[in-house]
Amino acid sequence: MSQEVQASVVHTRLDGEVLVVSINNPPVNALGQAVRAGLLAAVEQAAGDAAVRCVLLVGEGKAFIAGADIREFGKPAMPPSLPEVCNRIEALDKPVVAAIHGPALGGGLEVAMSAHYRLALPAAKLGLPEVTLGLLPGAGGTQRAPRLMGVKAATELMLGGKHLSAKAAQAAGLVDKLAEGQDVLAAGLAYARELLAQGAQPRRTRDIEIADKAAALAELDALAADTAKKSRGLFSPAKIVECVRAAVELPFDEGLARERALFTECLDSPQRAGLVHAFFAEREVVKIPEAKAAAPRAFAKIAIIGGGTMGAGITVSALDAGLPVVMIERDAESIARGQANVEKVYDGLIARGRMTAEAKAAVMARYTPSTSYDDIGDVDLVIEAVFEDLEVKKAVFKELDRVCRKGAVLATNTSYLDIDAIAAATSRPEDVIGLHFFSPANIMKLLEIVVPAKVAPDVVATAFELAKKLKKVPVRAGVCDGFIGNRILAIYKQAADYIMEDGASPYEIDEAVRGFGYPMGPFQVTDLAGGDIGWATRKRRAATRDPKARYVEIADRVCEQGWFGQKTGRGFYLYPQGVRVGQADPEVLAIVDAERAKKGITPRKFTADEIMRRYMAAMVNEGAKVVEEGIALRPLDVDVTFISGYGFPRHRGGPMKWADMQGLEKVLADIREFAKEDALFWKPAPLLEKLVAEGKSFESLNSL
Ligand code: 3H9
Repeated sequence: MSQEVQASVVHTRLDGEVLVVSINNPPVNALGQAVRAGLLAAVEQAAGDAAVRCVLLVGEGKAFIAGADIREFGKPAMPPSLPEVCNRIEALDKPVVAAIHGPALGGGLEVAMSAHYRLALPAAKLGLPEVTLGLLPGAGGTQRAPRLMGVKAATELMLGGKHLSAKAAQAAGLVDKLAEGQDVLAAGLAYARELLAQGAQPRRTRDIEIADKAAALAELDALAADTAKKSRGLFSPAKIVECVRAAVELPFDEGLARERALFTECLDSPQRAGLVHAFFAEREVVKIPEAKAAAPRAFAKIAIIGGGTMGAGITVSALDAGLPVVMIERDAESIARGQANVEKVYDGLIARGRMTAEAKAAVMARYTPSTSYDDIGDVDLVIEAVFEDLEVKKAVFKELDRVCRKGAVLATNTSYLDIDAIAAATSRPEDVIGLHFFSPANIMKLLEIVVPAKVAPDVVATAFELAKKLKKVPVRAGVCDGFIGNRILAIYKQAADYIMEDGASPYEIDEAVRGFGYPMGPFQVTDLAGGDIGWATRKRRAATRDPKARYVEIADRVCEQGWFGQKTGRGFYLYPQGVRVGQADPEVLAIVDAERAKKGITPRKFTADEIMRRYMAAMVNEGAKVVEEGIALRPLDVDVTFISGYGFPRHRGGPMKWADMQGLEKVLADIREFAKEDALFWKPAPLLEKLVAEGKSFESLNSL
């Protein structure tokens, strides 16, 4: 790296006796190689210049330092290392002050903890979120944070990955002083001068003794036990506890060495690769062609048509985002029910002590119930969430076309209907778009933004802006039955049904899927959502189903008994007295046996690994088709859909990343092997075949 580059990301300037070292590496001052080298050079400059009596570290732009440069992970290490930089800062024989006015995260906080004094402004955010990337703080954070904050608080900060406000950080012992305002340079200089006037000396975190080691070790034992229970196969949380144990038991330098070894293990783990992929994929999904082509339309007031589960959930989501909402229902009784559905959510929060009655009243003041479409003539954006029937929806859109102002965005929350047909019911298809929320809409992060043929680019950009306002994770999807998520779900659910009919019980399949990292297996999900929903979809698809396609009737038999899952007390599982964790049901197993016998199938054994190979191969193959057809823009859009909306284990990066990590040739070989049993279902996606033939990965398609 050239001197100029280093100089351009880290500037030094002498202000009286204070050497101001400012980091300027947009967008977030990540600690790439040039910043590390620049910091090291700045410390050497301070050491060698007798005119310097104190060093002030500040970040330019919005952040202090957001951590190591995540883009460098997985690439060859380039000196100087961050631990080396931190140790050099701490060792300086002149006081070093870190002035923090924005995010000081991960390696950023590690730099600050290596400084001798820390000042925070109101917008500061301090944290060690490495665990969210499958890592642990690897530049002394696991050794310094316990010395500053105490063992329990530091370990909890690292395990939780959450950020602390300036005030909370001061209370925790991470920050020495708070300053008001936004001028970090002025506040930092004032603090540095105050320290010099007091004759302050370097004060090294490494020299702090951890008090009461026996008590600290007992706390760590409890945290280790809790972590083992909660971390569901995650690799780095237990290593974090191990590092802190080293901080208590070993001299500082040996603790650092232990941290380094465990950090490297985490860095090399597939979980780190999966989690870092998820981090960037969630930021890439918003980069869509329409956002480059057009600016979003303004929206200040919105309307929701329908007050059922979805309509009420979307209403709560919009109210929570501070938007005024008009809810339309067809009659007085329905709108009263709609309002009750909304209030129920807030009353639940009040009951749990998470909201006050006054706060609810303030939110509900922005809610207007109505039974007349004429009340929404002035809104900027409408989301229709009525009964899932094309004719009903078309009628609603005709009404919207009649009453809405020119330029209002008209969105439908359909989960599978043809949005082009809905748009055609209006005189303004360019304003019509799909916004597919997931239930419960006020909680689930995923929002599929479904782009019909005639929609204007600025309407697509507006939908992405709305997603941001509602704090959702938006994914751009094309029009097809099920869009990205439900289309792929239908296929891997089918694979699960085949495995069940061929020999595995629904309970074995669920267990294998949970073992992979999902919170629930597919049959548990069916029971939670209501078996009748899938049953209705299967009936709808019956007419268009290929008569040659294999069809498993087990779920239909279960539904015919009226066993729709949790809400009816039994489904694939039994739920005696409303318990939520179901129990295996011998009568369901008898249905499975009877169906196998009817088709002349001799059941065979499946290991968890065999179950997952099929389950994942089906998911990846359909994912490849969805990308090839342009329903998803890139493989990473499929990954984000499944992580945010379908419980896919984040540490595996999403189905397409998982496939890349397995090796696409291995996945394709599996599909070809399964095709020997059922060539129609296991037809390899041409895109998958092409990538394998060219020796490429899904990742190669991720940049637009
Ligand atoms: C670590 O520090 C390990 C050390 O312990 C040990 C080392 C030895 N690197 O989120 P935004 C990009 S691990 C590279 O949209 P916001 C991001 O991709 C690290 N790039 O903004 C995006 O790029 P683009 C521990 C990064 O205002 C742009 O910056 N640190 C990094 O909503 C804007 O990001 C963390 O885990 C990075 N570290 O939120 C903190 N961070 O514009 C991770 C961001 O091309 N970062 N980018 O899409 C965050 O939590 C948020 O980005 C932050 C800003 C709160 C800082």
